[in-house]
Amino acid sequence: MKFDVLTLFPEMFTPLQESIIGRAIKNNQIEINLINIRDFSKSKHKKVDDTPYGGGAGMVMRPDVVYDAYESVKDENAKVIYMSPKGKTLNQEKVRQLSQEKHLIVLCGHYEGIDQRVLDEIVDEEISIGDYVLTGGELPAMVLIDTVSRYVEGVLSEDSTTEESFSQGLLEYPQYTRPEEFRGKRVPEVLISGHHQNIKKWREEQAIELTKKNRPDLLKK
Ligand code: 4H3
Repeated sequence: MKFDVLTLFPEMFTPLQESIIGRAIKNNQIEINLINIRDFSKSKHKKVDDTPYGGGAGMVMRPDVVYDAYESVKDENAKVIYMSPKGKTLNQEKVRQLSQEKHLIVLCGHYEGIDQRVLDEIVDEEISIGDYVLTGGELPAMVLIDTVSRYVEGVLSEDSTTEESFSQGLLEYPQYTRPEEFRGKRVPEVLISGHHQNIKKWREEQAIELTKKNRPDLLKK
């Protein structure tokens, strides 16, 4: 899977070199290509933004510069995603769908956003990672890349994604490891019993209780 990221701040993406995503890049399971939108400015001072028509605070990214950056990676078969608090909220189902794509182009805005005309011209989907505003689309783009990459063949073991939170419509059961006793608290006996049917039942009950407590909205579906 290839991700092309259009951004004014490509250096913000260095955390993706670490851990599981870093390994997936090294193993050629995913490719992350960072395109600096500023490289496509034609002005003497590499200007990329201007004041909003109609007035108001801040600066708006120019449509021509963003379009030229897009053209440098343009692909009829790619899906273009704009990270925005105005988009549809991302969830695990959407993540799974996106992981089936071969090529995603992720557009990151900064400042007050991007001129609507270029968004109308190139964007297929506007996606939000939650109901809050950030200074730019870069952190949301990293969230999207991380979560979608987990479903790319070979990045994780298959088991890792089948029992985790949201995969069955519930939050995940609690996990325990050694030591058997920690600060007076023992690992639940059922997990040590080796009785697989009881373990399965206990985990299901725990998942339901936790979902009731923290995310009752998930149970209503
Ligand atoms: C996405 C982007 C929040 C999200 C974002 C989210 C700033 C987009 C600016 C940048 C525009 C204003 N904030 N919830 N911020 O996914 O360029 O919307």
